[in-house]
Amino acid sequence: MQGPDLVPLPARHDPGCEPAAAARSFCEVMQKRRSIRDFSDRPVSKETIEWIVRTAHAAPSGANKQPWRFVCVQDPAIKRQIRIGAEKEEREFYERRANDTWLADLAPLGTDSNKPFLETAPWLIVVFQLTKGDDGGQVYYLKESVGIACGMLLAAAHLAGLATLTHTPSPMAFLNDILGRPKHERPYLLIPIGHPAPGCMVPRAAMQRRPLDQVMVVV
Ligand code: IYR
Repeated sequence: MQGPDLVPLPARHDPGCEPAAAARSFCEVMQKRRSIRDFSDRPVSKETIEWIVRTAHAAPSGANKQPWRFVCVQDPAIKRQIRIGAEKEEREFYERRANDTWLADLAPLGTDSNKPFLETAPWLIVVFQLTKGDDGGQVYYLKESVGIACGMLLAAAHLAGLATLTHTPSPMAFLNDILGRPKHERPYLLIPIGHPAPGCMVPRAAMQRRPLDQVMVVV
């Protein structure tokens, strides 16, 4: 029996310093990432968005099935429809669906059902998870694969000097209708992306991180 077709591991980008220094430097950049809700309407080029999506698309996935679709919306009329659909779900959430604990946990973030950023941000990247491949084939570790791709997307946007929000109006089926995506593509995350508005503020609470010794265990 023939083995897998193997090629040499590509030479990786040389960070120009030793691993701890490189890891620290990346960490210090990523620690400055914040979700924002106050976007500028300053344009971002399609080329920039393409590079960011290419980064997400470089993510590992179950059996390399790449079970994702990144629908990048810049059309103001479509952004408006998405805002209307999301705000409808969010009103339901804030007025009925969320329990008191959930609302109390959200209070420090100051969120409500108004989502003007869905129109202000120059781009909305709607990430879909594919419950079957484009060839109709099976996919594996769907949530893990798409989650990793989204993490890489957020990092790429941040390194490009752009801000993002991980927005999850729930349920998100309205995105299939608006964007004409088939049923087997399930909305996973709605990511507004752009420049922060001048004077953009973020909740202090969102900046706090639990101490490393509470989240990291070395054995
Ligand atoms: N989707 C709502 C509520 C919300 C829920 C969580 I969990 C958050 O971390 C933030 C918001 C909204 O976007 O307002």
